[in-house]
Amino acid sequence: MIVRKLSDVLGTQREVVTPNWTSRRLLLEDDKMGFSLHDTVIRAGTETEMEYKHHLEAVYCIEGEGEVVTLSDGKSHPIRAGTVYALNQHDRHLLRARTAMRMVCVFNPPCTGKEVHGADGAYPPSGKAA
Ligand code: 9YT
Repeated sequence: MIVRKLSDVLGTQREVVTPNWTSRRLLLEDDKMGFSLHDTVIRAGTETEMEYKHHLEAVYCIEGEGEVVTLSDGKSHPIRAGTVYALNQHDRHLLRARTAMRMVCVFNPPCTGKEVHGADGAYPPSGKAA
């Protein structure tokens, strides 16, 4: 069994900081769970365009408010604590954080550890296909 606390991850290589978000990666590929699990804080007032071409991601908001816009149709979905969105079609999307938002994110296949978005809004492929 793996038992890990957020405090074990803070300040280590499992904490990835970018201008728009900080991702605390509680479970990664080398934990061999078949998914990765991140506790991610999105900074207030930011807009992040993403398209996880090589991953499926579910994002469960546990704090804060914002919206996610699917860029194929321009549809806006309000996101607040208690709402999950799942990018089951590798959807290109824009996340707007009205306040700071705290998200529990699950990636399949799992992230390996240091991923940040490339110019195309994706993380590079890792491990097996979803
Ligand atoms: C919500 C979202 O996708 N934010 C970008 C960071 C990503 N979820 C991660 O690596 O934790």
